[in-house]
Amino acid sequence: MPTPLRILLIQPAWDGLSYRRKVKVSERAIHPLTLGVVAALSPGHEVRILDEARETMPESATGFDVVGLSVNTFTAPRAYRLADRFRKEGVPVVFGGPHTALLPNECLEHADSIVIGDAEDTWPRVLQDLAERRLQPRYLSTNQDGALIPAPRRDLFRSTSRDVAWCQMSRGCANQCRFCYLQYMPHRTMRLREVSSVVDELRALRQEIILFVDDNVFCQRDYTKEVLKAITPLGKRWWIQAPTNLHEDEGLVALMAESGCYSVSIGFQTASNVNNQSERILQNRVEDYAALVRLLHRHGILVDGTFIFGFDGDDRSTFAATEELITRLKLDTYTFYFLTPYPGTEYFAQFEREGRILHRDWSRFDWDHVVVQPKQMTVEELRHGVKSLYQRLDRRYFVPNALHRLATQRHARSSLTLLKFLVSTGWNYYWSPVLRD
Ligand code: B12
Repeated sequence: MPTPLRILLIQPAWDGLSYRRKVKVSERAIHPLTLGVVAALSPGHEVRILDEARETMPESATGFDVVGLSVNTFTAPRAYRLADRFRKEGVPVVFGGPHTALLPNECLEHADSIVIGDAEDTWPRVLQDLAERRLQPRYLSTNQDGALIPAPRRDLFRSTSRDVAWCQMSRGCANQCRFCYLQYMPHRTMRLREVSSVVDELRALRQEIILFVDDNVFCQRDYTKEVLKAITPLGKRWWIQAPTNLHEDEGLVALMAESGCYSVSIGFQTASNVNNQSERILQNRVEDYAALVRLLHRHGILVDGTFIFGFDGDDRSTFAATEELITRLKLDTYTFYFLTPYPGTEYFAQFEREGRILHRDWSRFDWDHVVVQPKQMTVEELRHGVKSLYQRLDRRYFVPNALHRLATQRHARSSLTLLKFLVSTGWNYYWSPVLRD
């Protein structure tokens, strides 16, 4: 057994203005699952996890043999600054996370080494090479095996919620939406964890509410059904991201409800089929949405709809059309984003060729800032359109609809927790400096 390495794993803070406000009520519920998984892939080594959103960064990393940073696009500027500081102290820095796949060369200006894609088949090699003092600049994952995904080292999280835990059954999605980061990841296959491993992990959790972070487990319905049957006896309540074509399978929706699903987040993305076509959101058809939401509600499942604004097909009439859709569908909650093409992708390059990229400060690439010039609106019209849509819906629609739903909801206790979470989110959006500036 080689000498154990002292590893510091960091989730850097988001420089974005609104982050702390957004998570203030739900903050304790958010733990760095990603780093927990990387830690679980470091057996025999000494690992410390540091989530900068909740802990102060130490002045120095001396004493550690390596610092691993998980880098998203919107945390990249912060990650670069930290990495530069640690490397000056002579501590090797390794980056992982979506941003390394998107902008590998830029990342390598700040890190000694980068992991592109999954850590399951790369991080053990990084550790081996570090121990043998032959660290390579790039490690490219070719992982296709979900069985390699371990349960996270939750014992290393500083504080966790008593009620809520994050968990993952699978990675990957078969859809091809142009704006999604998954299009640009090295591996496009679904990686499905062993059913028994998911069940064992959930059984060991004291938390009753599970938030599944799967990209789209419903691409593999047989697998999904198998997991849901297996977790039903555990009596958990759970949330997940789900696709718009769930209405094709009422049996699956019934199984979701029986196994404790109280809420789903659905990427409706747009109220326009023109956008669905041009943005390759080919699984979405606006005419299917009413049947889908009715089905989920009939089974006692709350529906959060996410929408993106700023597609080339959007104009000033888009906000009223989305409002009409949300109220007609009777969505329980709604979350809005500004279109954010990721640097390093062909999608971004196309906007760049058209001279429409407004910023190159990656911390703004968080879906909360307008970063591309809209085609049929001004930036201000887009920003104001989203802000006032939130305000109109929050004031006139959200509370009466939520009260009605609570009165008729099956999983009332989880609904209350969810409602608390969402009211705070809505409140924060209303006051959000990003939407106010
Ligand atoms: C859970 C989640 C959240 C949670 C909690 C985030 C958190 N701080 O832990 C909440 C809801 C709060 C959230 C919020 C946001 N999120 Co989020 N989130 C996710 C989600 C669904 C799961 C992340 C996760 O836990 N995955 C499970 C782990 C095990 O897998 P993984 O992260 O992919 O890590 C693997 C590899 O990437 C690699 N790896 C990653 N880091 C490292 C580091 C090292 C050293 C190594 C070796 C390897 C490595 O190894 C891991 C194991 O194989 C992802 C999408 C996804 N499916 O990954 C989006 C995602 C990370 N979020 C994203 C975004 C944009 C946001 C928001 C900005 C959205 C918004 N405007 O509100 C905010 C920002 C908040 C913040 N500061 O983090 C984007 C980031 C894209 C990008 N290019 O940067 C993603 C990819 C979603 C997307 N579809 O675009 N998010």
